[in-house]
Amino acid sequence: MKKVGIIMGSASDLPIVQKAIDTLDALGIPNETHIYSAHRTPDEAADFAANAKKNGFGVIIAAAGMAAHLAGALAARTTLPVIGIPCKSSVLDGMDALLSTVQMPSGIPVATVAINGATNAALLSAEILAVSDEELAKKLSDKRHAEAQAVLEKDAELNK
Ligand code: RP5
Repeated sequence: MKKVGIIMGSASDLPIVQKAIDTLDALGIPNETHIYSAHRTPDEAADFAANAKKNGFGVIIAAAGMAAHLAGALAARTTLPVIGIPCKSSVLDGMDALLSTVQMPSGIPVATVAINGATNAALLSAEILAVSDEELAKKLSDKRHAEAQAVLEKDAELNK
């Protein structure tokens, strides 16, 4: 199976990113996490993205806060799908990172999830890989089924 690469702009993003790592691990999806910043270590970030396909990655998740250009900078270097997680890390409560990540000009797409939406970033990366992996697709649909059952059990408990 192709790997998911998770890049975060700072070690301070790890508490948010950990949910993506945990979700991928639970689904048995190989993943690798690095701290590369678009502004502090631009060469390492660019090299990772430029070589990601040949290094066995199928999707890249990029998490960054403030003026969050990491996802766009990585996406500029690869045609692999890039998912951006805007991180809440400043006085603007993540709105700065959300707009910086989601408002990509035409030509270089970034699939942006919610502020701190690391779980959905991992699930979206799994869905992308599952397009060509039936076993993974089944795991994802089983997971949804289990979540639906949990909601219905709560409903039944509430109404008994
Ligand atoms: C961004 O600036 C990082 O992604 C982080 O969310 C934010 C703050 O970084 P630190 O100052 O905590 O390293 O580059």
